[in-house]
Amino acid sequence: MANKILLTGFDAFGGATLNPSWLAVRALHDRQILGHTVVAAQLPTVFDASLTALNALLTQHRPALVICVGQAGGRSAISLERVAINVNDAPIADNAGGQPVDTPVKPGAPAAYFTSLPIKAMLAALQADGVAAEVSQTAGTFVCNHVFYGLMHALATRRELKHTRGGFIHVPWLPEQGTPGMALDDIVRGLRLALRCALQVDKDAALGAGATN
Ligand code: PCA
Repeated sequence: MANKILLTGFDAFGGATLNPSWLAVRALHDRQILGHTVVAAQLPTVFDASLTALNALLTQHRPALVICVGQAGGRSAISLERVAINVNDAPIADNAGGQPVDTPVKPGAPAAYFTSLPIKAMLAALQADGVAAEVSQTAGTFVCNHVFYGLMHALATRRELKHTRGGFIHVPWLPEQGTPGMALDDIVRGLRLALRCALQVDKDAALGAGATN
């Protein structure tokens, strides 16, 4: 049970034939990182069904760390997401034809949750290794934000997950999908560095005087 890392990616959506988030997390399945075993799983790019699947995986694996990964076409760097918001506002239909507009992910729950990953330390670790990375202030309002919010809500409210940390990372297109693109090897290397860093660093130093972006 203990010492697992859950790493999720999504299936292809919006007419694409692949999703780099799934190809990248699949490449890390079963790897050992600092005494933890990576379990990679695919989530459907579907509102609600994605969260049902994620919650079942959390119950099954009780991971120490969870990172959900999705594709963000048009971004040139690995995006370490800071905040999940309690809204679904789909610009396109999901893979089941659903397109919720201005509905809550969880009715009555907080407006937002912050990641519990040390994103500034992760940013430094990726950049030190030459991987293009950035902190992102929005995961959008489509299925990725939905999953990020649902993950953080589960970690905040499910007692057995009290010690589990988690967050969300967006990755660019592969070069064959469009520009800007990032090679799959670099995405995989970036995710591995991000996982190592998240296991080594509990929290970023508190924001306050002297904190920089
Ligand atoms: N990216 C979409 C959903 C699935 C994915 O890989 C998003 O950014 O919401």
